[in-house]
Order: sequence, then C-alpha cells, then structure tokens
Amino acid sequence: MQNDQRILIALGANLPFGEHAPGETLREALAELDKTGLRVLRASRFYDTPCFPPGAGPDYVNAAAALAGPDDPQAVLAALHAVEDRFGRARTQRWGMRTLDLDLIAIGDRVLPDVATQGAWRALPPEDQVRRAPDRLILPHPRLQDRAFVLVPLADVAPDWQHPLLGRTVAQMLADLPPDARAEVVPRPGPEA
Ligand code: A4P
Ligand code: MG
Repeated sequence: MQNDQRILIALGANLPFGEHAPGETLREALAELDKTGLRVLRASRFYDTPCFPPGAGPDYVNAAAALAGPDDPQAVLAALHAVEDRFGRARTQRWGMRTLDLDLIAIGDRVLPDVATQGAWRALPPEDQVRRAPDRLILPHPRLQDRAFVLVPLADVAPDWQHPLLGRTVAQMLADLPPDARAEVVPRPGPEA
C-alpha cells in the first residue's frame, strides 16, 4: 500500500493527571484531538509498557492513532501541544515523567527538515539521545524504529506504513526488534482492548 498523507501519532502517559489514571488521560486526549481540527481515523489498543530508560519512573500506558488534519506539519504539532497542555504536561526533564506525551510519528512520506538532518537525529548515539532534543520538527520521528512501545501500537493502526528513508514497513520494523522487547508491550484488558 502506498503511504497517503495520514498523520500518525504516538500517545504515552505515566503519571496520573488529577483524578485521571494514565489510561483515562489517553482516552480523553483522543476525544480532545477531535476538537482541535484533527480527526481520529483509527486508534490502537492501549498497552502497558515498562518505563524507558528502566528505573526512570512508573510504567507507561502507550497507544497510537491515525489522524486526518491540516496539510501543515507545524499546525499538526501545535495541535498536539495544545492537547498536551490541556492535560497538564509540563516540559521539565527530557524523557522525564509525564501526564501526557503526544509525539508526531509521521505524516505520509514527509521527511523534515531534510534527509540529512533526519538521518543525523536517527543516528544519534544513545548517550546523546537523552541529552539532546531537536529545536525543530523532525519527521519521521527519529526514534520510532527503535521503540516497541511505539511500533506495537502503531501496528494496530498502520502496519503497512513504510518509512520513507528506511524502506521498512511498521510490521517489518517491529519484526526487526528483539522478541523480548516486543513481549514487554502488553495489551491492556478493558473496553479499549
Ligand atoms: N520535536 C521534533 N520532532 C518531533 C516529533 N516528530 N514529534 C521537538 C514531537 N516533537 C518533536 O519534544 C522535544 C522537542 O522535540 C520539542 O520541542 C518538539 O518540537 P518534547 O515532547 O517536548 O520532549 P520529550 O517528550 O521529553 O522528548 P521526546 O523526544 O518526545 O521524548 P521521547 O523520545 O518521546 O521519550 N517509555 C515508555 N515505556 N513509553 C513512553 O511513551 N516516552 C518517553 C519520552 C520516554 N520513555 C518512555 C516513553
Ligand atoms: Mg514528546
């Protein structure tokens, strides 16, 4: 299947927001996205995932969704940030604990800001990944191919999406991960499962 201009996002939370447990926050965030000019086409199951890096906080609930929205990546990111803000996300520490994290994973085949820069962020050594955050939008998200907590939910909504630079589909990138990394991402029981 050819990539269309579908917007793919990853959702994560590992802290309660007021009375809301992380799974409830994700459910409400999906509903809120529908009020921001984005339209949720498909949402994944919700998954319990161990915190990465290990020991850095409580386990996460992760999910993914396919959206329709404006043909402007910055406008899409701004809408995601508005929903993060609505659910109390404070950007204090990189890879820190959060009530809601919405990452823009891909918009169709778009590569931003350019092939070389996306490649440089993708190749960033692990010790720099935790210290350095990009100051502009990078697409596809530079860590997506490494992360079972992104790829397992994404396989629910877009298994055929093909990485425009790696040439691998979501299903293939998931199969490339070690089996124990995949096994750690466990679907939650409940209505969204
Ligand atoms: N930015 C650039 N490209 C993008 C993009 N494609 N999507 C910029 C979103 N943002 C992008 O992001 C940092 C900066 O990157 C922003 O200025 C944005 O414009 P942020 O969301 O403010 O910071 P962050 O969330 O601390 O960093 P980041 O990179 O989103 O963290 P990660 O890499 O998402 O890691 N463990 C489990 N099990 N599950 C998780 O969901 N998440 C994290 C967060 C760590 N461990 C986890 C999980
Ligand atoms: Mg983020």
